[in-house]
Amino acid sequence: MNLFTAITEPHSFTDFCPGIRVYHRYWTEEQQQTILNDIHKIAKAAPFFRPKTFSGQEFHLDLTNCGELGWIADEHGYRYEKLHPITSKPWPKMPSLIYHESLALASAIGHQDFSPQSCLINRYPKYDGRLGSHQDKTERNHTAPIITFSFGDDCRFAVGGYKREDSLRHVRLCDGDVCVMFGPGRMLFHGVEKIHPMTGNLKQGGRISLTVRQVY
Ligand SMILES: O=C(O)CCC(=O)C(=O)O
Repeated sequence: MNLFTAITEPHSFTDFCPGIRVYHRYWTEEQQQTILNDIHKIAKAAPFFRPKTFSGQEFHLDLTNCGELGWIADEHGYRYEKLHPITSKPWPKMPSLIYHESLALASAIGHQDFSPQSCLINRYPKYDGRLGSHQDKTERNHTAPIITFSFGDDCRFAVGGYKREDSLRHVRLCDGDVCVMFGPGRMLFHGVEKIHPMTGNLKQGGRISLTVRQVY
Protein backbone atom coordinates (compact mmCIF):
# COMPACT_ATOMS: atom_id res chain seq x y z
CA MET A 1 0.00 0.00 0.00
CA ASN A 2 1.21 3.50 -0.82
CA LEU A 3 1.77 5.42 2.40
CA PHE A 4 1.16 8.73 0.61
CA THR A 5 -2.41 7.97 -0.50
CA ALA A 6 -3.63 10.65 1.89
CA ILE A 7 -2.30 13.29 -0.52
CA THR A 8 -4.79 12.35 -3.20
CA GLU A 9 -7.80 11.17 -1.17
CA PRO A 10 -10.37 13.69 0.07
CA HIS A 11 -10.52 14.19 3.83
CA SER A 12 -13.50 15.32 5.85
CA PHE A 13 -13.07 18.53 7.79
CA THR A 14 -14.97 21.08 9.84
CA ASP A 15 -14.24 24.80 9.84
CA PHE A 16 -14.53 25.48 13.56
CA CYS A 17 -14.34 29.23 12.87
CA PRO A 18 -12.77 31.28 10.06
CA GLY A 19 -9.12 30.15 9.93
CA ILE A 20 -9.38 27.08 12.19
CA ARG A 21 -9.98 23.90 10.20
CA VAL A 22 -10.16 20.46 11.85
CA TYR A 23 -9.70 17.32 9.76
CA HIS A 24 -11.15 14.20 11.32
CA ARG A 25 -9.26 10.88 11.54
CA TYR A 26 -6.86 11.91 8.81
CA TRP A 27 -4.66 8.82 8.63
CA THR A 28 -5.00 5.18 7.69
CA GLU A 29 -4.02 2.77 10.46
CA GLU A 30 -0.82 1.93 8.62
CA GLN A 31 0.15 5.58 8.18
CA GLN A 32 -0.56 6.32 11.83
CA GLN A 33 1.58 3.39 12.97
CA THR A 34 4.41 4.59 10.71
CA ILE A 35 4.27 8.05 12.27
CA LEU A 36 4.18 6.68 15.83
CA ASN A 37 7.23 4.51 15.05
CA ASP A 38 8.98 7.58 13.64
CA ILE A 39 8.21 9.56 16.82
CA HIS A 40 9.66 6.71 18.88
CA LYS A 41 12.90 6.87 16.87
CA ILE A 42 13.02 10.68 17.09
CA ALA A 43 12.64 10.54 20.88
CA LYS A 44 15.58 8.11 21.13
CA ALA A 45 17.85 10.52 19.24
CA ALA A 46 16.36 13.73 20.69
CA PRO A 47 14.93 12.88 24.14
CA PHE A 48 11.79 14.58 25.46
CA PHE A 49 12.46 17.16 28.17
CA ARG A 50 10.26 19.25 30.46
CA PRO A 51 10.63 22.94 29.48
CA LYS A 52 10.36 25.89 31.86
CA THR A 53 8.87 29.34 31.41
CA PHE A 54 11.25 32.28 31.84
CA SER A 55 9.83 32.72 35.35
CA GLY A 56 11.07 29.19 36.13
CA GLN A 57 7.73 27.37 36.16
CA GLU A 58 7.59 23.92 34.59
CA PHE A 59 5.28 23.28 31.66
CA HIS A 60 2.66 20.54 32.04
CA LEU A 61 4.08 18.63 29.10
CA ASP A 62 7.37 17.29 27.74
CA LEU A 63 8.66 18.29 24.35
CA THR A 64 11.16 17.51 21.65
CA ASN A 65 11.41 18.53 17.99
CA CYS A 66 12.32 17.38 14.55
CA GLY A 67 13.12 19.28 11.37
CA GLU A 68 15.57 22.08 10.71
CA LEU A 69 14.60 24.15 13.78
CA GLY A 70 13.22 23.24 17.18
CA TRP A 71 11.11 25.40 19.50
CA ILE A 72 12.38 25.50 23.06
CA ALA A 73 11.54 27.31 26.29
CA ASP A 74 13.76 28.00 29.29
CA GLU A 75 14.64 30.81 31.68
CA HIS A 76 16.12 32.77 28.74
CA GLY A 77 12.78 32.76 26.94
CA TYR A 78 11.06 31.12 23.97
CA ARG A 79 13.00 30.61 20.75
CA TYR A 80 13.95 28.34 17.87
CA GLU A 81 17.26 26.48 18.01
CA LYS A 82 19.09 24.25 15.55
CA LEU A 83 20.40 21.96 18.31
CA HIS A 84 18.76 19.91 21.06
CA PRO A 85 19.50 21.75 24.36
CA ILE A 86 20.67 18.59 26.18
CA THR A 87 22.39 16.48 23.50
CA SER A 88 23.64 19.52 21.51
CA LYS A 89 22.88 17.54 18.35
CA PRO A 90 20.78 18.72 15.38
CA TRP A 91 17.12 17.77 15.58
CA PRO A 92 16.24 14.54 13.70
CA LYS A 93 14.62 14.69 10.29
CA MET A 94 10.87 15.30 10.12
CA PRO A 95 8.84 12.11 9.40
CA SER A 96 8.20 12.13 5.66
CA LEU A 97 4.44 11.58 6.03
CA ILE A 98 4.20 14.62 8.31
CA TYR A 99 6.37 16.70 5.99
CA HIS A 100 4.47 15.79 2.81
CA GLU A 101 0.99 16.03 4.32
CA SER A 102 1.85 19.44 5.79
CA LEU A 103 2.68 20.61 2.27
CA ALA A 104 -0.59 19.15 0.96
CA LEU A 105 -2.67 20.66 3.78
CA ALA A 106 -1.06 24.10 3.33
CA SER A 107 -1.55 23.90 -0.41
CA ALA A 108 -5.26 23.13 0.07
CA ILE A 109 -5.72 26.56 1.71
CA GLY A 110 -3.67 28.44 -0.88
CA HIS A 111 -0.20 28.26 0.72
CA GLN A 112 1.63 26.47 -2.11
CA ASP A 113 4.90 28.03 -0.92
CA PHE A 114 4.66 26.65 2.63
CA SER A 115 8.01 25.47 3.99
CA PRO A 116 7.79 23.01 6.94
CA GLN A 117 10.88 24.14 8.84
CA SER A 118 10.03 22.99 12.34
CA CYS A 119 7.98 20.26 13.98
CA LEU A 120 7.40 20.61 17.71
CA ILE A 121 6.41 17.35 19.41
CA ASN A 122 4.45 17.85 22.64
CA ARG A 123 3.79 14.89 24.94
CA TYR A 124 0.93 15.56 27.35
CA PRO A 125 0.62 13.34 30.46
CA LYS A 126 -2.83 11.76 30.68
CA TYR A 127 -3.98 13.29 33.98
CA ASP A 128 -2.50 16.75 34.24
CA GLY A 129 -1.24 17.54 30.73
CA ARG A 130 -2.18 20.99 29.50
CA LEU A 131 -0.88 24.10 27.74
CA GLY A 132 -2.03 27.57 28.70
CA SER A 133 -3.68 29.90 26.23
CA HIS A 134 -1.08 31.64 24.05
CA GLN A 135 -0.44 33.18 20.64
CA ASP A 136 2.25 31.65 18.40
CA LYS A 137 4.62 34.53 17.83
CA THR A 138 8.14 33.14 18.27
CA GLU A 139 8.18 32.73 14.47
CA ARG A 140 9.37 35.56 12.26
CA ASN A 141 6.69 34.55 9.76
CA HIS A 142 3.17 35.25 11.09
CA THR A 143 1.28 34.45 7.90
CA ALA A 144 2.25 30.84 7.09
CA PRO A 145 -0.26 28.30 8.46
CA ILE A 146 0.34 26.24 11.60
CA ILE A 147 -0.57 22.56 11.30
CA THR A 148 -1.04 20.33 14.36
CA PHE A 149 -1.41 16.55 14.21
CA SER A 150 -3.00 14.82 17.25
CA PHE A 151 -2.37 11.29 18.49
CA GLY A 152 -3.55 9.34 21.53
CA ASP A 153 -5.97 10.72 24.11
CA ASP A 154 -8.55 13.32 23.10
CA CYS A 155 -8.02 16.87 24.34
CA ARG A 156 -10.13 19.93 24.99
CA PHE A 157 -8.68 22.55 22.65
CA ALA A 158 -9.54 26.16 23.44
CA VAL A 159 -9.63 28.93 20.85
CA GLY A 160 -9.97 32.60 21.79
CA GLY A 161 -9.57 35.88 19.99
CA TYR A 162 -6.61 38.19 19.33
CA LYS A 163 -6.50 39.35 22.96
CA ARG A 164 -5.85 37.14 25.99
CA GLU A 165 -9.05 38.29 27.69
CA ASP A 166 -11.29 37.36 24.72
CA SER A 167 -13.73 34.55 25.46
CA LEU A 168 -12.77 30.98 24.55
CA ARG A 169 -14.62 28.38 22.52
CA HIS A 170 -13.78 24.70 22.63
CA VAL A 171 -13.33 21.82 20.24
CA ARG A 172 -12.39 18.23 21.04
CA LEU A 173 -9.31 17.05 19.12
CA CYS A 174 -9.13 13.26 18.80
CA ASP A 175 -6.59 10.63 17.81
CA GLY A 176 -5.69 11.14 14.14
CA ASP A 177 -7.21 14.64 13.87
CA VAL A 178 -5.39 17.56 12.26
CA CYS A 179 -5.93 21.22 13.16
CA VAL A 180 -4.88 23.90 10.67
CA MET A 181 -4.64 27.54 11.83
CA PHE A 182 -4.43 29.92 8.91
CA GLY A 183 -5.47 33.36 7.66
CA PRO A 184 -7.64 34.98 10.35
CA GLY A 185 -6.98 31.96 12.64
CA ARG A 186 -3.16 32.18 12.54
CA MET A 187 -2.77 34.60 15.45
CA LEU A 188 -5.72 33.53 17.62
CA PHE A 189 -5.03 32.67 21.25
CA HIS A 190 -5.32 28.93 21.78
CA GLY A 191 -4.38 26.24 24.28
CA VAL A 192 -4.93 22.69 25.46
CA GLU A 193 -7.13 22.89 28.55
CA LYS A 194 -7.32 19.24 29.38
CA ILE A 195 -6.51 15.73 28.28
CA HIS A 196 -9.35 13.20 28.42
CA PRO A 197 -7.47 10.24 29.95
CA MET A 198 -7.82 6.72 28.53
CA THR A 199 -9.63 7.84 25.37
CA GLY A 200 -6.68 7.04 23.10
CA ASN A 201 -4.49 4.04 22.54
CA LEU A 202 -0.90 5.17 23.04
CA LYS A 203 1.03 2.55 25.04
CA GLN A 204 1.96 5.02 27.79
CA GLY A 205 -1.41 6.86 27.59
CA GLY A 206 -1.68 10.61 27.21
CA ARG A 207 -1.56 12.68 24.06
CA ILE A 208 1.15 13.52 21.54
CA SER A 209 0.83 16.46 19.17
CA LEU A 210 3.10 17.41 16.29
CA THR A 211 2.98 21.09 15.35
CA VAL A 212 4.53 22.00 12.01
CA ARG A 213 5.53 25.60 11.41
CA GLN A 214 7.33 27.80 8.96
CA VAL A 215 9.60 29.92 11.13
CA TYR A 216 11.10 32.45 8.71
O1 LIG B 1 -0.94 20.38 21.26
C1 LIG B 1 -1.65 21.10 20.59
O2 LIG B 1 -2.68 20.70 20.03
C2 LIG B 1 -1.31 22.58 20.42
C3 LIG B 1 0.14 22.88 20.59
C4 LIG B 1 0.41 24.34 20.65
O3 LIG B 1 -0.46 25.17 20.59
C5 LIG B 1 1.78 24.79 20.82
O4 LIG B 1 2.68 23.97 21.10
O5 LIG B 1 2.02 26.02 20.69
